[in-house]
Amino acid sequence: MMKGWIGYILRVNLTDKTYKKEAFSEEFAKTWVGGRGFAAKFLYDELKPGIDPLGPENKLVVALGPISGIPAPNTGKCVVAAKSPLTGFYGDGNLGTKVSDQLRKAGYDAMIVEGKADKPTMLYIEDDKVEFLSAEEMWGKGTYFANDWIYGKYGKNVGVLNIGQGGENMVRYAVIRSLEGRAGGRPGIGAVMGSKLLKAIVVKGTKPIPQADPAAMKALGFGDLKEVHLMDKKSGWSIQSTNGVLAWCNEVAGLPVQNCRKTSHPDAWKIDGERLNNARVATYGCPSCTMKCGITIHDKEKHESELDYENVALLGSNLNIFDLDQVGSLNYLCDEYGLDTMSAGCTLSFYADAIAQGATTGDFKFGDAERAKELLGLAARREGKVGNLLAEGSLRMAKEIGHNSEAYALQVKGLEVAAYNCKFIPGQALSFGVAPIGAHHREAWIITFELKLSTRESYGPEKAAKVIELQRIRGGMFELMVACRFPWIELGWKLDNYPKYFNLVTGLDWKLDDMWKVADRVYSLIKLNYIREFPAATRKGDYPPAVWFDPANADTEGPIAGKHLEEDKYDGLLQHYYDQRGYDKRGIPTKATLDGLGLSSEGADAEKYAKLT
Ligand code: PTT
Ligand code: SF4
Repeated sequence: MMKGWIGYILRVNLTDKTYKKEAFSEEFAKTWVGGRGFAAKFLYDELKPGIDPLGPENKLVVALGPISGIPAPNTGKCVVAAKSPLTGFYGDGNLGTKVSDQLRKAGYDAMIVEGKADKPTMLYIEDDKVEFLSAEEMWGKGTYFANDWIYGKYGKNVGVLNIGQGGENMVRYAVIRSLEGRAGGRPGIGAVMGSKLLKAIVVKGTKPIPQADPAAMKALGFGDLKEVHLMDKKSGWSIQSTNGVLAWCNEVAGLPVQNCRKTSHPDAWKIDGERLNNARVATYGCPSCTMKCGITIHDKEKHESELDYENVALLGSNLNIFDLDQVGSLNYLCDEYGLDTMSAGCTLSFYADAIAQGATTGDFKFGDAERAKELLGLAARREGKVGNLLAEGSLRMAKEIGHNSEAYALQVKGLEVAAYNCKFIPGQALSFGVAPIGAHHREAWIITFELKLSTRESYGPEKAAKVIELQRIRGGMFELMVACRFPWIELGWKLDNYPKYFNLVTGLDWKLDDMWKVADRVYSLIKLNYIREFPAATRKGDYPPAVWFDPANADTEGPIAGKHLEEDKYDGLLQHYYDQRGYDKRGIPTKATLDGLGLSSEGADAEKYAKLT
């Protein structure tokens, strides 16, 4: 019997209300490991290119890893994936939820949801049983109502994934929320749930997870959980958690301000980590975590929401809103409607900018928090012309508005950028450009290396190498094993611990290099998925937002006055990345690269769409 993996996926069809348990082989498990690896492979094999991401042919994948549900540091995470309505190819997200252990205890490493229900539905999974229940009482309501409704019915120990009005109305950047104050699936995975009339998935499991050496894993895992807790307390990281970055970004001219027109602001301190910690009303976290990082605050209406750096910078400074209470309200609304705070923030900042540039007309200005709140509601409900436009995300909106506005839409491949203003940060700009699902800091957060250890000016091969190293760890190993990366990146928890956990549960003898190989395989597969959907895509698809190259957008004062990204140099940096990855000049993995990664048959398939070299 397989160890470490359960060996089964659950396939649910909403159209005909059927479900089945499907076995997968050990070979499959070792080739793809789990989480993002499983999701990318299922979706590559099962979705025909060109399908409508919001149609019934799209599939929702919920995937866990071999250490999900095992007591080890920060394993309470889960990957959600589908063809993205925002980017038009593979998209995923990673969120903290009890689904991480409950689905595995129910007997599955992953689930695939197909088809479309005929009315609002909630899936209830308990071990071998799957029920298709009415979600009509919850439909039209926000995620907080849905959370309470589900808790009221099943208690607080179940795993839950649910959507708000944003997902129901198929806003292209709607996320999935879980009960622990968490949200994930930035590229519109919540909209895919909504398109299927699937309001919520509730999971309860009672079976043991097969492990090769459970006693050794338990002893090591519990000890390590304690150790991580002590390291966190000693470092003080979770006092401000991710929000510690805001003051630093402001200082180094890397903060998104006014749709990335500016890189710092004198009022940034009003929304920084220190202010946030002072306003803290509670601390939330994911299951199996001993360094809980979610700081929540109350706004004036006593709405509670969790603020992380990305949320604060993109709903705050990037909209010129430097009032923590207002940022809290905007964050609360994103959570309630189930909208991605990051794409919502960038889409609003784009709208304010487009009006300021005279590209369109409207009644929204930078700094207008009250109107921003109304606009979020219009977008979530797709109300009127403006609501419908905002619900499409910044790229589609720019195409509609015209007047060269695409140049200042803060996105790559349709996914809005994370909160690092890369006007003069070439390596982080590359990391956004080549992130496999569109601009996401999850894949490679090179900014600290770049500004502390390397030179900011450099476009040299060392930056491409660092991006690849971080992609293998962050977008690779952590998304395959499905564990939170914060113990490693924030506390220095050693990477070597992860193969130890993996080997104790699977009985294999893997090293970090084995993980990197799978990570590279998964990255190449996602690239093939992109190429199948966009065969004419060129290396320009791997460019960051054009506004960062614009000399007219350069800072007029401060540490990077007059500086901006230079296009020919960026292109050279991109070439270093392609060379080191074994990709051709278009950014497509070569035949030799694919063969070396065991992707010959996927390569032969992709060859029908774009000639491989
Ligand atoms: C993640 C993205 C992030 S990343 C943030 S804040 W961050 C935003 N959070 C949102 C939110 O909150 N509400 C909302 N309505 N939309 C939101 N969108 C944004 O979503 C998240 C933490 C954080 S906080 C980060 S960095 C790390 N991300 C991890 C990752 O991606 N992988 C991994 N293995 N470990 C990670 N650990 C950390 O987890 P997406 P979460 Mg989210 C309220 O999902 O799509 O990947 O986008 O996951 O459970 O909330 O934890 O400064
Ligand atoms: Fe979740 Fe934060 Fe803990 Fe990571 S550190 S598992 S994001 S609570």
